[in-house]
Amino acid sequence: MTLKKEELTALLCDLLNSTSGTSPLSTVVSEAKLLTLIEASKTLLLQQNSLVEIDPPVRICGDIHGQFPDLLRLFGRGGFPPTANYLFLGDYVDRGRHNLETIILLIAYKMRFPKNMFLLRGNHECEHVNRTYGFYEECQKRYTSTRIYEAFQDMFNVMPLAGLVGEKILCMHGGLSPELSSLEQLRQIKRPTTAMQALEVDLLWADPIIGLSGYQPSMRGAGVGFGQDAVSKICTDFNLDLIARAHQVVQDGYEFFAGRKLVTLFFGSSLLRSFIVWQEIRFSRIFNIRMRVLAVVFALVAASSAFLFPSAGGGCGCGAPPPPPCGCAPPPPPPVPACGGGCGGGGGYAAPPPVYAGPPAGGYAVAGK
Ligand SMILES: [Mn+2]
Repeated sequence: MTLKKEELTALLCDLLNSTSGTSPLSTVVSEAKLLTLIEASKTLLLQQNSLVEIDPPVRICGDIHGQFPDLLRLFGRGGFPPTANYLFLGDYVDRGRHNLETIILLIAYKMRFPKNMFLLRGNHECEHVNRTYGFYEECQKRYTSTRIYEAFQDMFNVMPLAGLVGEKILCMHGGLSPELSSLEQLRQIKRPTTAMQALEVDLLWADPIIGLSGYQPSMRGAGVGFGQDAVSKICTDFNLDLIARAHQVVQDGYEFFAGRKLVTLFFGSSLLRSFIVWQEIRFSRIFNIRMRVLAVVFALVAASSAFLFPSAGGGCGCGAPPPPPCGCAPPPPPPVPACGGGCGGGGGYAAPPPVYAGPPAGGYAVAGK
C-alpha cells in the first residue's frame, strides 16, 4: 500500500481547500484513503531513525493540540512545506476541535516531503491518553468506526521520541531522564513502542522544575521533574547548546530555563511566537549556535505585534491582501481562542489558506539526513 506523489499533492490540496468546513472530512479524505496514508506513514517513520537527526535551517514548533486554524496560520507565516523545514515536538491531537485535520495534514506533508517535515511523538500520541482527551471521540464521530483511531495508534507507536538539530539542539516533547546517558541510547530506542519504559516516559512527560536539584517524581503522576543541574550536565556531557521541549503552556509561547540552556515551546492560542526560526546555520556553525538561536527568538518577540498582525496585511494575521483604502469598516480582530489555557478549542476557520501549488522547478533544500 502506497501513495503516489500526485495522490499526496491532491490530498494536500483537498485538505487545504476544505477549510470552510462545508463538506464532512470523511468525504474530503475517505476512510480507505486515510487508512492507506496512515499505513504508508508508518512505514516511512520506521525507515527514518529513532533519533531524528537533521540539519538546519528548521523551524521547531511546540504543541498544536488540534488547533488546525492556528496550524494554517503558522504555515502561512513560516512558509508552507517544503518552503521551510519543520520539526514538531508532538501533541498534535486532543483538546482542540480539529484533531483529525491537524494530524492528517501533518502526516500528508511528512509523506510528501519526508526530508523537510519531522514529527516527534508527544504524550498525547499514546492510547491511554488520547482515548480520554478527545481524539477517540472525534475519530468515532467523524469516521463512524474505531478503525481510524486504531490505525493512528499503530502509527503513533512508531513515531520518533527525540530529535537532534545541527548536533547542538536536543529536542523532545517532555524532557530529560535520569536514565539518559548517551545520544546513542536515543538512536537505539526500539519501535513500535507503547512508550512505557522509564526513559521513554520521561522523554514524553518530564518537566523542568525551578529550584530542584537532580530529578524527582513528577506531580503529573508520569515521568520526572528535573532541575537546572540536570540540564547543564546533559548539555556538557552531550556537547549541546540547547534543549528544546514543549509539553507545558508558557505565557509567551516560549520560556527559558537553566540559564537559557533549555527552552519550552508551546504553540498555544493564536500565538505564532513559539517557533524558532533558525537560519544561516552554515555561517553560525563557527559562532556560538545557541546565542544565534536566542537572538532570533528575541528578534521575533520584539517584533511580535507586527509579526502576528502586520498592519500591511488584512489585519488578522492571515496574510490576506490589505483592504482597499476606502474608509470601510476596520479589519476584524484576530480570532480569540475559546480557552485561555492555551489548550485549544479555537473558533472556526479564520481565513482560507493559500492553495498549494507544488514545488518549484529547482526543488528545495532538505534538512533530513
Ligand atoms: Mn504534552
